[in-house]
Amino acid sequence: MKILVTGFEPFNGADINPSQELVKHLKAPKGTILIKEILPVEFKKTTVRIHELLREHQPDVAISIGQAGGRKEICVERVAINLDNVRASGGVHMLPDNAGDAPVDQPIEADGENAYFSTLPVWEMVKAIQDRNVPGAVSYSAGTYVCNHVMYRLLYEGARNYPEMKAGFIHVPFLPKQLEMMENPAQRCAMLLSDMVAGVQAALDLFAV
Ligand code: PCA
Repeated sequence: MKILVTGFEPFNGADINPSQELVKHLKAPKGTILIKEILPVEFKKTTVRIHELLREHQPDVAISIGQAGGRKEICVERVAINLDNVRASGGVHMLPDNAGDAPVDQPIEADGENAYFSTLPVWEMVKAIQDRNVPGAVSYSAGTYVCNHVMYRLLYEGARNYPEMKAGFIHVPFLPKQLEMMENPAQRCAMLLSDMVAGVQAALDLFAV
């Protein structure tokens, strides 16, 4: 049993990404091999990298993890949509990726489904997180930025080439030290790294054999 987990580099001017810190601390569930990778926050590079990682490792389970600033829980994402868009929902702010790419309302794959559902056991994962006394929830939107893009890539490739693979995405909140820079008070929610590690490890341990 091979499990691929990915985190992300920092983006949007930050010097840390909680997903990168978290991935360092994750341990292989009993009887499994855990492969770790840190992805760039770039639409184009992640497309190539996800393709290469799946081909090279042929994981049974692939879980990508990213930061979702402002969320209070560890969120197990239910669905990825066929849309790259760096424009904030208010319509004003744009957040180009780390390579400066700024797609607006572009389909990810012309021949892909409009959306793919996670093939991970999302409710069991949320329960495992909550059972460790860590806030956890299912989320019905991974956004339209690089995280949704990566989740879509995993599920698009999975549907075509790796039908047995279980794949999906987990979003984690900010770390406490990130809050000092937050201008918007509504975004000042954070989770301790130790809680993040405990919660995500519990979800991962569901795949122990
Ligand atoms: N979060 C971003 C991209 C990288 C990350 O950690 C997102 O939610 O799309």
